[in-house]
Amino acid sequence: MILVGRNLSPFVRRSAIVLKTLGMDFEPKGLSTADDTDEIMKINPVGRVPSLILEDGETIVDSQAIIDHALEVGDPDNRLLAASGAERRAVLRISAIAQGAMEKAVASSYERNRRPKDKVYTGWVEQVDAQNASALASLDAMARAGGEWIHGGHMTLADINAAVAYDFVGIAEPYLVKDDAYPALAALSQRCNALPAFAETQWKG
Ligand SMILES: N[C@@H](CCC(=O)N[C@@H](CS)C(=O)NCC(=O)O)C(=O)O
Repeated sequence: MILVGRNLSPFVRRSAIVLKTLGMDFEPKGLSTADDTDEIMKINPVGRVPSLILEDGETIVDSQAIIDHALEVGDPDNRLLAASGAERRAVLRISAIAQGAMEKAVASSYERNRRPKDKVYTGWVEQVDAQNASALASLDAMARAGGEWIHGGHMTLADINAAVAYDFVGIAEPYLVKDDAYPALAALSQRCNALPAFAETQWKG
């Protein structure tokens, strides 16, 4: 299998972490959305990463669909996401909030970095940054209330999403996480990053 995209993208990284955690081998293909647009468009008509190209050539686009496939094939005991009920809903809720933080960080970063400086709409940046800060505060409160993991007694998809979101904000919007603004979330990220799947996918620039 080939995972298309760089681990700078939180959507690529969370896909890579899930695959690695489940012991599913893949080869990374580190295409950049800024520099390799034509090649990415041939793989995903929307021109986004990640995509996962399976051994028979079938291509799965979007991290949600990649993770859904990985869980279906590689997590028969439903360790990362319970099959049903309140446990599943709780993990999906935390994951959705973390995904929202990733999306807001990407939106803020594109506004600040991809537009000509005189066309940056600071009111929009302030709005998405405030939404992101609220999402991070919510994850931090849940991490504080949880034990070693953000929900339940073992690492789940919720921890993967929360840690990846926090790490990405640290890269894309360091001003949002300065002064240890979210200490419980930072500690969760640190615990996660001690695991090989996280350590091996850290973005080194
Ligand atoms: N919902 C998508 C979001 C993917 C996404 O937005 N990826 C960004 C990189 S972080 C991208 O490809 N941006 C290029 C673009 O949207 O033009 C997923 O979960 O995979």
